[in-house]
Amino acid sequence: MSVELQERPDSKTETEEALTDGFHLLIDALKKNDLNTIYGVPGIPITDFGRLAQANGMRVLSFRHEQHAGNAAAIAGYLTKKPGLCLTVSAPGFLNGLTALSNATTNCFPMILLSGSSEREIVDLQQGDYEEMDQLAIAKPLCKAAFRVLHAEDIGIAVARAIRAAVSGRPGGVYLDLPAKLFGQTMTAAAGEASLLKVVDPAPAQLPSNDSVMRALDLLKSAKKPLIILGKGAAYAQCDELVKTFVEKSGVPFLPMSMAKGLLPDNHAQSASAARSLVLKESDVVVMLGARLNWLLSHGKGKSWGEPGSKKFIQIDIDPREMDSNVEIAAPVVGDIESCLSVMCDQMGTTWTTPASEWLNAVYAKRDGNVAKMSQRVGADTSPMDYHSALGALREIIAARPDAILVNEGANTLDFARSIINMSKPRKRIDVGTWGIMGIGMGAAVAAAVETGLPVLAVEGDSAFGFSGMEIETICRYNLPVCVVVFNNNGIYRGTDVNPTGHSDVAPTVFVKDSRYELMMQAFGGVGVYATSRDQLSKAVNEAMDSGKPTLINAIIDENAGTESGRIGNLNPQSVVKK
Ligand code: ADP
Ligand code: TZD
Ligand code: MG
Repeated sequence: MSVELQERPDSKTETEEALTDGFHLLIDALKKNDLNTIYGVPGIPITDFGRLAQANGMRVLSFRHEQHAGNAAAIAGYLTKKPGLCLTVSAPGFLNGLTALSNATTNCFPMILLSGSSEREIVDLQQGDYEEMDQLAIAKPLCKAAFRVLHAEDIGIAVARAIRAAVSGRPGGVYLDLPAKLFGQTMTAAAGEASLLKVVDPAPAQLPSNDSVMRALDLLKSAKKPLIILGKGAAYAQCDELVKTFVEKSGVPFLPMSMAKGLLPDNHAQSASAARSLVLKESDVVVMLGARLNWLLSHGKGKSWGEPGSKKFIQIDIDPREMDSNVEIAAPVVGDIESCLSVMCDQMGTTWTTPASEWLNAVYAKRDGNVAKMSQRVGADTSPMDYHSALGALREIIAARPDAILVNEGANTLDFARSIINMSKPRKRIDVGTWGIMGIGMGAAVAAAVETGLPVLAVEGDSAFGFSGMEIETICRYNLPVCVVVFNNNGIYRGTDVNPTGHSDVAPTVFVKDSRYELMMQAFGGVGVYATSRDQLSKAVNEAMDSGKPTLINAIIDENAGTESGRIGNLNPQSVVKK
């Protein structure tokens, strides 16, 4: 890189006015709004933009594939409430990043995908430009908002619109289309500076109406068997004390959705995690707090929810359109969670009557029984390791290191880890989210380490790991405190399927047996460990977490131990023709 790049194009002569250009305006616009980290992959036309951003004090983290840079940006957004930034080249780089943008939008994580694009005139006449694609049109249906910036003087406004669109209301992904020509456009530095803005109050409080709050509290008061479901929207809102006050004041048992685990500790007296089936079935009034009644909750109906008509829902959410999306919401409370809960807690006063002890006793007795059963299984030191014994070791480590961030993906590896590993602090668990998507692992691990500086433990199915595995080079390059544990059961769900034809191709779910994933980490200078026992696994993870050195532990798991699709095997269509 040439040194001139570090200088602004404003080295004016006596007669000339100082100039700025599209590159610098974009950097200045982002920095002015405290967006100082970019996750991306360089190339035409954004290579110099990345260099200049770094030269001007931004943190620019390059990945090996845009999808993982995008997943990192999304998780940065989730953890910080500021839009994470992902930077890509045109057409193919843009498309690689688009999966992450779409996933972020689905999960309500704020991020901005900034992609370079080809010349409008050529794209629109479809004359075959380098990496030609009408990116704006393609992005639009897959994100919350999409904008194109054609003139350097509009960069400030475009960045402001992108930030607001990403974080206000229901958060989501925003696309900014940046044609190559934009970067080289110049204007006077003074006019450039005047064109930039710092967004005032990007996610304004949205207060609920009093009527909606009173309706919700009346319904909650009338409940005999109430339940609170905490979702990742409540974790995102970062009003942890208020959530605690509301739950404790109400005295209602709570069930955390996967990424809301730890918002209140899993060992909290009111936790109903280990009595999930019972509380879903038996409850009469359910408070949804930043959680949606989507497939993860069987859409709020069906067998798992007990008798039809046996439930009434209170839903607290920033998006009014979420109400009645699957079942009737008797008491919608629309607003941001912090505003809603502060009004609700005020209105509950100091004399709120907690639920009848009959309900609480039934829930907690069931929970305690299930917890005791689980403790026995995770205490076992099996050989080979199964999910329970390996996760039992990791559970102890996370209990002893409550600040560590757990990243988790896979099928069995995900489902068992979710129920076995207790979380005790908010926003410490990052996983496959609303889509159940594989491939978030290494991107999420990078962002978690970069944004928080805390140690990260990524618990990965061997298939799940493969989707983003090359990013361990990124982890080594930036020397991030990430410990990856690959649950190696030789395949997807199990390693035991056979090809019924006798052909030498293995079954579609099976991988190379006994793959040495730990050698991949060694290839990039990290620590690689092969672990066949619980003790070896514990020792290696503890060492990694103490040293902060990039580490990959290949944990050998009984290839018979898993089940098809983990806990969601029921979603698989089955052929009725047995051949
Ligand atoms: P989970 O997967 O944990 O059930 P979802 O992603 O389905 O959670 O739901 C999160 C919900 O939280 C979304 O409906 C979203 O609109 C809402 N939400 C996000 N941020 C806020 C906020 N600050 N205040 C209120 N609701 C929010
Ligand atoms: N592709 C994407 C992007 N997301 C997906 N969810 C899938 C494919 C399908 N899929 C799952 O839902 S889980 C999974 C796949 C491929 C991998 C499960 O295998 P694993 O975990 O090795 O990660 P276990 O422990 O062997 O079950
Ligand atoms: Mg596997």
